[in-house]
Amino acid sequence: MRIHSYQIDQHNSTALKSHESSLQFLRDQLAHKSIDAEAIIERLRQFQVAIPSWALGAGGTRFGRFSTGGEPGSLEQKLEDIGLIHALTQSAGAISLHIPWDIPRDAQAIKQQASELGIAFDAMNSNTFQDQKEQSLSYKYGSLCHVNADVRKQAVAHNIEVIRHGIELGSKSTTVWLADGSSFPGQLNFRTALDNTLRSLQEIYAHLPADWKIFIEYKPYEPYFYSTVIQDWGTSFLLANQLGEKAFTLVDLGHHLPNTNIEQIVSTLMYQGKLGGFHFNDSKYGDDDLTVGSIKPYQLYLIFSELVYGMDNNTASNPEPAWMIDASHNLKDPLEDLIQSLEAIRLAYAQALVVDRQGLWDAQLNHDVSMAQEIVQDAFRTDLRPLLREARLRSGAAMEPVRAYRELNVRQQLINERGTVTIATGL
Ligand code: PSV
Ligand code: MN
Repeated sequence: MRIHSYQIDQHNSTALKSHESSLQFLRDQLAHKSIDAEAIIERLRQFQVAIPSWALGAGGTRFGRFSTGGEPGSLEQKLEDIGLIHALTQSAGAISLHIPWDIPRDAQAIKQQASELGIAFDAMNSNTFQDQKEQSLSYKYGSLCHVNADVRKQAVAHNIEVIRHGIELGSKSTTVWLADGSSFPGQLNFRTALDNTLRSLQEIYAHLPADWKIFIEYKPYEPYFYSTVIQDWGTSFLLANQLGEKAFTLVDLGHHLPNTNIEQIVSTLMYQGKLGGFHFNDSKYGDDDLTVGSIKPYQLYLIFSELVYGMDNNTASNPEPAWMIDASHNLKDPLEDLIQSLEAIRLAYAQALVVDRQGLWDAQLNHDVSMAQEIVQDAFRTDLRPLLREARLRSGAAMEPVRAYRELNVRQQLINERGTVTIATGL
């Protein structure tokens, strides 16, 4: 299925009048605060977030999985789905591939399809947390950290293979997330496990092309419950520093213990030029992989405020992070869920862009705690959605993408084309 621009135009024409008046109202509000709405609209238009190849089908829990119907059964169909999201939002212009779930059979053909849809190849992802059929040694007791050198070698070789696939597609980065850890005290020698991991990563790093980056993702627990080798940002940061200037930490919002101050972690990593990648999702308790902004939108905004501060106070060695949605869709239509996530990300970004930075700095210098709070909350409480709509309108996207998705009957058409029992690869 393809969405055509005349269908988008038709959708937009119905909402245009009320949009124009709400945009004008907001423009005036912002002008009163000396904020240039145009500059924000432009930054929103540029902001693209990668969609992971494993998030286009129904996810599941360890208790069950309920199919959505019309799920993509191949990499080509996954690209088609991202093409639909991108046509509706013009903000999902990249895909992040997980290997071996999505090995391209014909890299050139996949590249061609992606470029026709306006989709770039973002970070690659390796998988040494599952055993594959043809694999000789098991990752049951770890991969890059394993006590057996042959298992480590196999896991290193897989990561090098992932980089090779990425080179073919034009990607420029790879993400390493390890399940490696233990479920019981005494199971693992912490120091040896970390040392083995560092040495394995060094071997992978040696195969990284000059213009590539490697992102090291941390997670405090799950799938194992007592320890994780790369448990927190500090451990990831340590490894990234040991590896070199092409290595960075990746923050996944779901990979923190409850109430962790993630915005402060972001600030510290950006200060050191070591925030390389970012995975968006939302959660109530653990790595719940829920729709971005569905549970803690204020926290998302506070995080974005630090991201924007970090990007605007950038140095050459502190690049803009690679953005990706890393969520799982158990109840909602995955495509609707992803569109909602994109909307929440862009809204938080817009809110962070209207923070009165000078006023905040003055309040901080004067220890004016109440005024600092007023300024921070004012940006969050201003309804900036007309800016998002305007950015979409100018980019040729739908002003109300979820509504357009329903008007165009996308899911039913996908079911008609692909059937009800297809299953997408992934978790
Ligand atoms: C692990 O929880 C994670 O966040 C990593 O990014 C994986 O690659 C992804 O989810 C998919 O399993
Ligand atoms: Mn992740």
